[in-house]
Amino acid sequence: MTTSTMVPAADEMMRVLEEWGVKRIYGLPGGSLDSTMNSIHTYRDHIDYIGVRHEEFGSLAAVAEAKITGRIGVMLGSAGPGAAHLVNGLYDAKMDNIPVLAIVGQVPSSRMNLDFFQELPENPMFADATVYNRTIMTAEQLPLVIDTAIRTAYAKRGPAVVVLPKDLGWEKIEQGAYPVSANVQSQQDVTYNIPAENIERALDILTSAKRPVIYFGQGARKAGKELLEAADMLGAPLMSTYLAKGIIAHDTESYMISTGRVATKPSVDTGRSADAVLFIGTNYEFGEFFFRPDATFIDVNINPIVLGARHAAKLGFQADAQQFLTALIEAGHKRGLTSTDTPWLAAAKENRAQWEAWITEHTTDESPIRLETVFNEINKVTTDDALFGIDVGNVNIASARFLKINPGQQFTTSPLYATMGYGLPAAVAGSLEYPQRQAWNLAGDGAAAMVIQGLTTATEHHLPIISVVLSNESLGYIEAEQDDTNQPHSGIKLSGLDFAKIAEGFGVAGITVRNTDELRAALAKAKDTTEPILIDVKVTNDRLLPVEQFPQSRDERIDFDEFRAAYDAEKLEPFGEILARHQA
Ligand SMILES: Cc1ncc(C[n+]2csc(CCOP(=O)(O)OP(=O)(O)O)c2C)c(N)n1
Ligand SMILES: [Mg+2]
Repeated sequence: MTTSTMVPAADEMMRVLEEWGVKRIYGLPGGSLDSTMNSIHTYRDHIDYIGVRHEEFGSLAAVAEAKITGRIGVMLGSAGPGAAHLVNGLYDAKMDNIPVLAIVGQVPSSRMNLDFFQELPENPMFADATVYNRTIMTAEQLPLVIDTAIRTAYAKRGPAVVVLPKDLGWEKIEQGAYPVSANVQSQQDVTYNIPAENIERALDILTSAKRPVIYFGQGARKAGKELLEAADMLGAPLMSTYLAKGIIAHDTESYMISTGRVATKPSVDTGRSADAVLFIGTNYEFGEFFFRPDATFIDVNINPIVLGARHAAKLGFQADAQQFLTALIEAGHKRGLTSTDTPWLAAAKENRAQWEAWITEHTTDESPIRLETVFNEINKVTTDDALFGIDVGNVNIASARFLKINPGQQFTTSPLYATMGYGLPAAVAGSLEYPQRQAWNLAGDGAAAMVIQGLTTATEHHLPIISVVLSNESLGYIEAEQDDTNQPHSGIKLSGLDFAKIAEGFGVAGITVRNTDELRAALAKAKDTTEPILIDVKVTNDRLLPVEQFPQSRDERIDFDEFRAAYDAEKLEPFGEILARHQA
């Protein structure tokens, strides 16, 4: 007869996490987490505990870890206020379909429902954000519920919450007696049935179009090679979501980058002029605004819920992007299609080249420093496998345009939920996961101030994170919106902070940069750093060109000359003129 060993139920929770491959838990203790913290200590050689100074930082780091690795991220919050601080990260995960688990403390079960100190019914607070959201009722079910929560988070691609009354975590249960489903779950490659006759129809549409484009999203992550091949075969310029930047090389001549507001001019122009769009691996939420209503859409997505959701589509494929493109390319080759060069493609390429030349011209040595210059210098020192945590604000527009993200590098941001304060936790998560890779946190001064206490975690773990704060003393992204709605500036002015000095207080090397020489020197020091470093770049608050307002022809704006002059953009032509030159 085998004797059973009895252990605290929270130990068994940790065993389940370990079996699912969880590497670390981000959190900050509270009384309601006592039993959990006890077991975290017991399991300290198996799962790392990453202490944070604000639970929201931990929640965003857990979400970022899952975005970077594909593996479930785990966070902690204590009953009441600690739990409430997790909400922002959970919503970011919800909107990006990211599997995460929040273990939430609760008062002892005998005290629940009596309006006890810090007690609140946690589940209602998390109901909208989660795909699984339950409270433990008995100690024995704790490992089973954690297993179910993780399985559900993966299957439904979203956040799971498990609320644990603290006494139940201490109660002894039999060790190893509860099955874990981790081993039977594996990411299997699914083969989609792609009807050959529909591939022929797709080819008919794309080859008979005068101005076809391929617009791809993150779903095409594995398909960089096929995207280039299909684009070449069809004579179609490539455009992508901002998030899909990096799937193909930044400098690809036929790649227009992203459209919208976080966008480039050539991409906005190309989208507005396209008459056929291969919309692949994307659920781009502004699809109806930045493409012509009468453009013929072919929508390819593995998720039928979003298929056809963003623009009227003529043809839809529930398929993996790479498998679809492979089928399209094979069918094209059978028709004898190899490489197509059209006036349309030439016009798009010229537009991109004109845009890049204009950016280069604005990469100056002026002070205060221009964003073009900041990113040009960053591009010179980034490594081939660099990780970028990009915050929310003007930094997204600048990163879309100027940051050369290439295959091998990885960036994450908070795209749909768009919470400020994402950059630093993402850099922390990236650096913990990949200590040998360069990890960047790129943030505005408003966003940086929101999560600056997170530098503590970087210092404590000796993470060589390079934080670049773009100090324009403004909530710049919102200042631009107030300008666009002709209202007075209201609440957007920020007082200048000495971020370098603040960093020093956190044990992080801080450097203030006011001109290009100082910037180069700071980045030279940062690029090989083995400890966290923060560079506070005092940048100009001049607005970046709102490319979405640039007209396709001069007569679309009566103030065309003033508009162009305001952004020093006289060298940029309306795309209509470039198209006309190419007779495209
Ligand atoms: C948590 C949160 N609060 C408010 C906003 C709205 N918002 C979006 S961008 C932005 C301004 C960001 O300012 P800053 O970080 O200084 O960057 P800048 O645009 O000035 O470069 C604000 C307030 C948000 N996205 N997230
Ligand atoms: Mg700012």
